Order: sequence, then structure tokens, then C-alpha cells
Amino acid sequence: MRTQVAIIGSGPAGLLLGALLDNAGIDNVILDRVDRQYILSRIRAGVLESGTAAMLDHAGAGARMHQEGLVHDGFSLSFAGRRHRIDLKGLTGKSVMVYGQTELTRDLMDHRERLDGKTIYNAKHVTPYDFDDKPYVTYEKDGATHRIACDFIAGCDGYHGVSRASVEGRGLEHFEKIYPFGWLGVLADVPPVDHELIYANHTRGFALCSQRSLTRSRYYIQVPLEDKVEQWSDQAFWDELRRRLPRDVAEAMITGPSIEKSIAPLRSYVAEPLRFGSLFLVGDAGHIVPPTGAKGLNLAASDVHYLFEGLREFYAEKSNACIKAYSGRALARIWKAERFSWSMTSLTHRFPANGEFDQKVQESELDYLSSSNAARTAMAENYVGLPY
Ligand code: FAS
Ligand code: PHB
Repeated sequence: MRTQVAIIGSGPAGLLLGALLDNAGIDNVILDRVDRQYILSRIRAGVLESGTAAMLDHAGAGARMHQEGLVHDGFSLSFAGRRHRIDLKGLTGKSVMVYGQTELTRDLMDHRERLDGKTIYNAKHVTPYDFDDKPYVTYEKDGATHRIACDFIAGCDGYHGVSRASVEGRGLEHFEKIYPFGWLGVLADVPPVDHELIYANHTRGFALCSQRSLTRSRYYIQVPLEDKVEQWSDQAFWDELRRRLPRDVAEAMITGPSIEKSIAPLRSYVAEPLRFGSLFLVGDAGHIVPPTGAKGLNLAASDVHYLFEGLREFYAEKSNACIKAYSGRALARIWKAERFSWSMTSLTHRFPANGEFDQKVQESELDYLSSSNAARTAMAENYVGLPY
């Protein structure tokens, strides 16, 4: 088989890129090592920047997001028993869209199926080759090894994928920070406790009240790295979550059985560069952020924006200027989001190694935010998403 762009990974990055390439008449094949059902079973992001929502519209898969998504004009920070609202709309003129990654992924998969886009699920041992000369990928399925020749390979296969591993030792640099805690997340079919998100800094640890719809909520609490999800009953989770929230919020909270419960570790990670010949690292394959800034999925979208610009220009204008610029342009935005995600995590979490001084600095920053329009504007423009 031959295609123009081989895409490894059928997550948000791969699907978004595939849809934009289809719209531009650029042939592409998506390969994933698991199937549609498995991909949709993973509960992940919840907040879309306006740029990401626009990308979904450009891809032709944004209709359900506009019908079912929730437009949020702000969020709250809760600390020292106080709540402070960050007025995103008032400070930046922009909102965010609360619409689960699962639904965005489903919309893109359905869109691809409607257009008869080619996706090969359960493709085992996908391997990229010869991305400096005549690129191709191989994979195993139904007992046979298959080969796809291509012009470009988009590594959209996430943090644990094969693409970044394939370029180890070719000048790839790693920049990483591991956080000394994780997030225990619960999804439940209960109405959200508030009409907007609440990020809570409490002496017992961080908590986040998020949502998926008016009847489905997503909550998180910071837990020690060594915790196992089996240790946490639903009741224990709800009790601890309530302890970390302002009294009025805790008392208003409606709880119920978890339909998903998991612990995710937190890390900041960037690989540099993101291009090796005709192979590109896109989305989580090239970077990871702690979810505190709601940037992971949104960075995947901006990477796709930059890469698609390059591929479109290559085929339509026979120029490789934007392809050459991909890594530098994507990394410039990635690092700003890494900084913001790190700062939101540092501001809202309890660090075991922190002393009294660190604690006082954290509280003074929260106090500064509550009293400075400039500080709130800086936070708001990063949260809604910096320009592409
Ligand atoms: P993905 O990891 O989504 O997709 C990669 C795809 O590649 C997968 O379908 C995988 O099956 C496939 N693949 C992997 N290796 C392969 C191989 N060798 N061959 C073929 N296919 C292969 N972001 C937020 O903004 N907010 C959040 O709250 C949030 N929570 C998260 C919780 C968890 C547990 C995780 C892991 C991530 C979370 N993220 C969050 C980040 C997440 O949303 C990512 O940013 C987003 O999934 C990135 O999308 P992709 O780059 O497409 O990678
Ligand atoms: C979520 O709804 O899963 C979510 C929202 C905002 C974040 C992280 C996760 O910062």
C-alpha cells in the first residue's frame, strides 16, 4: 500500500490531522494498536481552548460540540476558605468549551467513517522506517506483516508510543519534571456542584471540580504517588473531596457511584526537536503537561495546526518552508503551555518537600491574584489559550 501521510495513533492528534488532510485532498492512513472501543474507554481531558474548538469545526466535526458542549466564561480558585473567580470572558474576550475528550474523539472517528477514511485498528508492532529518504511503516495484523510506503509519518502515538522511541540517539533531547503526587479522578452521573470549574488549594491537598455535562461531573483530588485506586472507596473519595472545598460548595455537592475512577501521575515533559526528516512528533508523543492547566489535548491541537500548514503547503505550493518550521513553531507554544501548567500546579498543590516559606509564597501569590487585574489577566490569557 502507498499513502501520502501515514499517521501513527488514532487519538485526538491523529484523528484531527487525518480530518484536515482529508479536507485538503491529501491521502492518509491512521494506524492504532488498539481498537475504537478501547480508545473511547479512556477518560481524559475536559476543557477545549477556542482554538481547539475552531480546529474541530475546520475538520468538519464540530456540530455535536456546539449542541452539547458547555461554554464557560470563567473558573474559580478556592483557597484559605475564600473563592476567587477568574473572569475569562471579561479579561480576554474569550471563553473555553467544556466538552470531554472522549466525545471529541468519537466525533472525529464518526466523521472519518462517514468519509470512508482509512483507519487500521489493532495494528501491532507499528514501526516507522527510513524517514530520511524513502519513508515507510510496517505493522502486523491477521498473522501477516504489512508495509505502507508514504511521503511523511506523523507520530501521533502518545507518550508511550513507538515514534519518539524510533528517534532516540538521533540528537533527541529530553526535558522532564516529575511531580511528587498524582490525581485521583472520578467520573459520576451527578449534576456538577457549580456552573463553572473550581480549582481548590487546601492544606490537605489540591482538588478540582469539573464537569462533562449538566448531569455528569468529573472530580479530582491530589493523592500521594504511592496510592493505589483500589485503596479509595467512592465514599472515601467524596469525603476527602468535600474536606478540601469551601463549606458552601461541600454542602451543595451531590454524590453518587463512580462510573470511572483512576489515578494519573503528573509530569512535565518536552522532547526536542519534534521533526526528524519526514517523521514528526505530534501531541503527547512530543510533550506532556500536568493537567492542572487543561493544556494536554489543546497542545495536541496546535501541533496539528502547525503540521497541517506544512503538509498543505508542501502538496499545494511545492514548498517545504512550514515543514522546516514545524518543530520551532510548535515548541515555542509548547513551552509557554508547559510554563503555565507548571505554574498552575505549583500554585494549587501541596508539595511534601515544601517548607513554611514555600507555603507563604504560595498563599501570597493567590492573594496577589485576588487583588491584581494584571495578574488575573495573565492567568486568563494562558488558560483560554495563547494565539497559534
Ligand atoms: P493519545 O495518547 O490520546 O493517543 C495516542 C494513540 O496512539 C492512542 O490511541 C494509542 O492507542 C496509540 N498508540 C500508542 N502507541 C502506539 C503504537 N506503538 N502503535 C500504534 N498506535 C499506538 N489533558 C487535558 O488537557 N486535561 C486532562 O484532564 C487530561 N487528563 C489526562 C489523564 C490521563 C490518564 C492521561 C494519560 C492524559 C490526560 N490528558 C489530559 C492529556 C491527554 O488528554 C492528551 O493530551 C491527549 O490524549 C493527547 O492526544 P494524542 O497526542 O492524540 O495522544
Ligand atoms: C477535566 O474535566 O478532566 C479537567 C478539566 C480541567 C483541568 C483538568 C481536567 O485542568
